[in-house]
Amino acid sequence: MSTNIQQVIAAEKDPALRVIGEKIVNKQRISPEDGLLLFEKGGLPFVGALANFVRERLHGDTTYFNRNFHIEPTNVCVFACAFCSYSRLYAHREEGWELTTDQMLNIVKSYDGKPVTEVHIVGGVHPKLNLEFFADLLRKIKAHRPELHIKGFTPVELDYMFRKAKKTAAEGMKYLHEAGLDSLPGGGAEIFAPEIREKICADKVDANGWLEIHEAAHSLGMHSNATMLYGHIEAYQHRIDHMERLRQLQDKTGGFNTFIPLKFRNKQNDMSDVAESGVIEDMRMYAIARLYMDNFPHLKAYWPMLGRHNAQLTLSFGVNDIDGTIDDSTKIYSMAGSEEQNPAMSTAQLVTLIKQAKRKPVERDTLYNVLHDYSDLDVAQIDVKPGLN
Ligand code: V47
Ligand code: SF4
Repeated sequence: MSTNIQQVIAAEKDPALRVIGEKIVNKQRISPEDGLLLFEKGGLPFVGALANFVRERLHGDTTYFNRNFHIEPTNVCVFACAFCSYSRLYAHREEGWELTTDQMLNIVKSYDGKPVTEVHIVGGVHPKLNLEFFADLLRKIKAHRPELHIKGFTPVELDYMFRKAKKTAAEGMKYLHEAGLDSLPGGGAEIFAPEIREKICADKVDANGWLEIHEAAHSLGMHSNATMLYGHIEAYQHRIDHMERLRQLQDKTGGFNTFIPLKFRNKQNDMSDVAESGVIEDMRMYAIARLYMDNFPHLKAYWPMLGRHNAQLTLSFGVNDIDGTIDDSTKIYSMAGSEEQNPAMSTAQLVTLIKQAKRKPVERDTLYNVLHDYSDLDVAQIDVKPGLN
């Protein structure tokens, strides 16, 4: 798949972009100014070829996926983020859902005997569901299926429950980790810059609070992911500021696994007047993220939000992970207008999607331990091979 990267750099007309290209080839870190220039002037063929070069230097053709499902405990939320299509304010809670501990345990039990390795738990911030409620849920899930990795809760949920329980970030994280929480997903980050945050998600945890909670998790040896909600009212400089803050924390802790740019979807929310980004801009976003986030081992395209075809395309623009089977267990993106209205892919479909892009499909666990390499499997055989769906 590899292009001659020196030819691509030499063919670039802008000398400043050529200098950035050379830095990347020589494994030198690019500066915030470089990142901004890539966003402002870097054409997709240029940033895409560089991102693909970096991706192949890091991972070759390996493309990871996992087998997972989500639990969304509630969509009742004390916050009212303008981009959120999914939440219902507490005052309108009869329009939303709240799962009991038993209902959530039953979801976990419905996967008994199935080869899932991860449950992803994330939801709205319900004023009545507190730290003790979630610690109890975690203990019960672990008692039922100890080897199932629990990746759960964003700093938005955690900050609220820790403050109510009068615990610091360090105390609260330790408490949940001991109850069974294994790692943190990347949500709630949105865009860190206060002037944008104020307009799209004013009251919830700010950048420092988000970063403090991830740092507390990393200090306990836990790993986590980081997201960025892009393609709405932010400017390129805000994307760079966001990625720079994450890159700095990663230099300090090394605890992040994956960076996940999340494309803003505009259906059924208070930002429906904001147009969605086009596919060229989406691919440029992924490519520049791969170039900027030089200390993040992985770059993920979350297919339920991007749609499976565009997710497949990202595999040529720096992405080496497309998340998991999901099993139609999340509503966040279908409610926001994603083309994936019932997100579920079988292992066979994920393997096929990766193979069609001429990449090597590898099933991983949450921490990127390799579980199964599917590269030698004939796609034509996949659907009939037992145990793969
Ligand atoms: O923080 C909400 C985003 C996030 C919209 O860590 C929206 O592996 C686009 O973080 N358009 C939650 N995005 C989901 C999340 C996530 C998902 C999958 C994997 C991982 C991981 C993390 O969803 C929120 C917010 O940024 N979101 N509404 C919307 N209209
Ligand atoms: Fe609540 Fe999260 Fe939706 Fe914001 S994005 S309203 S915090 S559920």
